[in-house]
Amino acid sequence: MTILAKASPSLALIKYWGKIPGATNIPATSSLAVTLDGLSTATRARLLPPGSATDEVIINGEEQPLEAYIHVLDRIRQGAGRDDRVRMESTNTFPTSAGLASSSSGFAALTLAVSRLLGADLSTAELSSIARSGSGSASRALLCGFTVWERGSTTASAFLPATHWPELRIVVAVVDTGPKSIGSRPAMERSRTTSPFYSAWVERSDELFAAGKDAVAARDIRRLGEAMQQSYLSMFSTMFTSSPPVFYWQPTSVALIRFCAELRDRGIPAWETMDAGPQVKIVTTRDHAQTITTELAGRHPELRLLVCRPGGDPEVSVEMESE
Ligand code: 2P0
Repeated sequence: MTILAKASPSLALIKYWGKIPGATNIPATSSLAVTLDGLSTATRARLLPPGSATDEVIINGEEQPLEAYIHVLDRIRQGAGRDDRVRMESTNTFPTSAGLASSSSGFAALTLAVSRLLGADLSTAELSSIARSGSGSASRALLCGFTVWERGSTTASAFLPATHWPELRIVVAVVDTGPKSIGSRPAMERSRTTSPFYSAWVERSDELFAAGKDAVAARDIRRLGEAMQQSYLSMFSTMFTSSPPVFYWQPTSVALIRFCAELRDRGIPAWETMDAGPQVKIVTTRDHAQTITTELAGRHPELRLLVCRPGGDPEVSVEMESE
């Protein structure tokens, strides 16, 4: 028997950047996110024969070192009261390690697949907490629609369902699919330990989190966009002022930031955000997504464009092997 689980990436509108020291992926800032329908990680999990010494993790066809996964797998085994070794194979429908939150959907899908395989009877909060111990943003990807993950918390929780704002659209402009220059984990630790702006970022984050939640609740894209902008630019200010500095932006990223400002000057809601990579995600509404993608494709024909909606309900199913 194989379990297939699918989960979608979590895009932070208000960012998580920095951990509380001494704990496993406990955030120093509260984040507000939307799970992206249309992109997903699919993970198949099956039991290895009894007596197998180690687990096996394969991502996009490549076997991975177990170090990053063993803690999550051990927590699920503990929850299930079983000691089986498992084999997992994951594939993404979008570029891995390029600032598209593949670790969020990856750890969420893995947690769902293995917990079902081992028959672990875990609540959504427990699953979110386990996924978080693999990668912080995976705590949010375990849930669909609009999610929150509060400073100091071990689990994310649902904020509002996708149906609350079905007209919202996220245009993802893939600027570069190569692996990033530095992983988000060491980059956020470098921000925490070396940026003189880090404490200001953490202090400001509660206010931006509250503003983002109010704006989503009111479906007010301008207010959401303004809070988003302050959040991602404040986050990047801690990266730019780290020693040595962390630069994920590329010339095309900057061109797209300016393109969004130009669209807003023309009355089109186009609010960009960026994560640990050069990709630019543009938050807009259904009525404007087509104009934005058409103009973007005209100016930057080399870009891959993806249009997503809020959603991303995780799916788990059983695949029986044929005889
Ligand atoms: C976020 N990012 O809120 C922020 C914004 C990137 C920028 O969460 O160390 O892979 O595994 O907890 O979740 C990316 O970092 O970091 C991330 P770990 P993660 O989505």
